[in-house]
Amino acid sequence: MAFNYDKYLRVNKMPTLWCWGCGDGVILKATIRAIEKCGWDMDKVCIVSGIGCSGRFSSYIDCNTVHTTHGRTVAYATGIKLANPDVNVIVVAGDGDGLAIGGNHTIHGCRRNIDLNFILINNFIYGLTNSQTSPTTPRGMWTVSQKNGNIDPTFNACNLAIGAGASFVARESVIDPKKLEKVLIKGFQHKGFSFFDIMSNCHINLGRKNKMANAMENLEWIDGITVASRKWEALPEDEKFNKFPTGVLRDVEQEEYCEMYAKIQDAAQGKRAKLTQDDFEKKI
Ligand SMILES: Cc1ncc(C[n+]2csc(CCOP(=O)(O)OP(=O)(O)O)c2C)c(N)n1
Repeated sequence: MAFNYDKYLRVNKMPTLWCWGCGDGVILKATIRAIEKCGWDMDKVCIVSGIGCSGRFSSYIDCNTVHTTHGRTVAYATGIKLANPDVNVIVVAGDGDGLAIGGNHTIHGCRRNIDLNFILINNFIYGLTNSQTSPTTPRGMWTVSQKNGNIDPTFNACNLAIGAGASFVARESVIDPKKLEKVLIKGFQHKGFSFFDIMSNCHINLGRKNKMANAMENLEWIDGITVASRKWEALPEDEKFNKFPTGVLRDVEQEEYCEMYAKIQDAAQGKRAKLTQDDFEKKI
């Protein structure tokens, strides 16, 4: 039987504002399927998105949604989660939103290991504002802000998340929606900060000026730069350059921020003994 997406969508908002063939729709559908497979009650799901094409995510799913300011998704989501620990919070941000203007918030969300599901829609460009360089734009690519080619090296978002302390870190792309769904389910079920770097096509704003003017060409390029993590590990060092491993890159149990916060609250309200150093799982 066909999957009933309408049950989860604000159908009155259809069609979406996304361009024809945009990967955002693939991620939206995979997220919906992952939510259903996790058995989450939509009244207990909150989607927090930033500004950008990716920001439209919160307009289309029918649950609690907040379309926040550019770069501030993790700040809003942290407040929402601390006030409502039983709510499953999914953050959606573009690579500009989550790594440039909001990079600092992303780092500290990872560091705190708060139980948020952070979906970075990585289309390698500022999509909504028509092709400015973002932190993940590959070196040498044309952008409207660097018409002779981007001189900055592309950013490895998962390395950042791992370094900052996120307890679940994964990378997939929109090429294989089933794999994407599976990794989302895994991360959604993980307690702690789940960071997903999802590589997606933006053939309109990245592709047209970089010899991948249609969705298929842009997807083929993504296919060429991504390698399953086990295969990636086996590559000689010089071949790892400019290739990104996919799959689950980190999955560890680590003390979660809301749980620590609840302990502190109880201690402050005299509901439990004052916390001692032994009550904290040490990270250093
Ligand atoms: C504080 C602030 N600065 C800049 C903007 C303009 N702006 C809107 S969306 C955007 C970039 C969008 O790129 P990205 O975050 O990568 O998301 P995408 O559109 O590619 O999904 C910018 C710079 C804004 N709305 N607010």
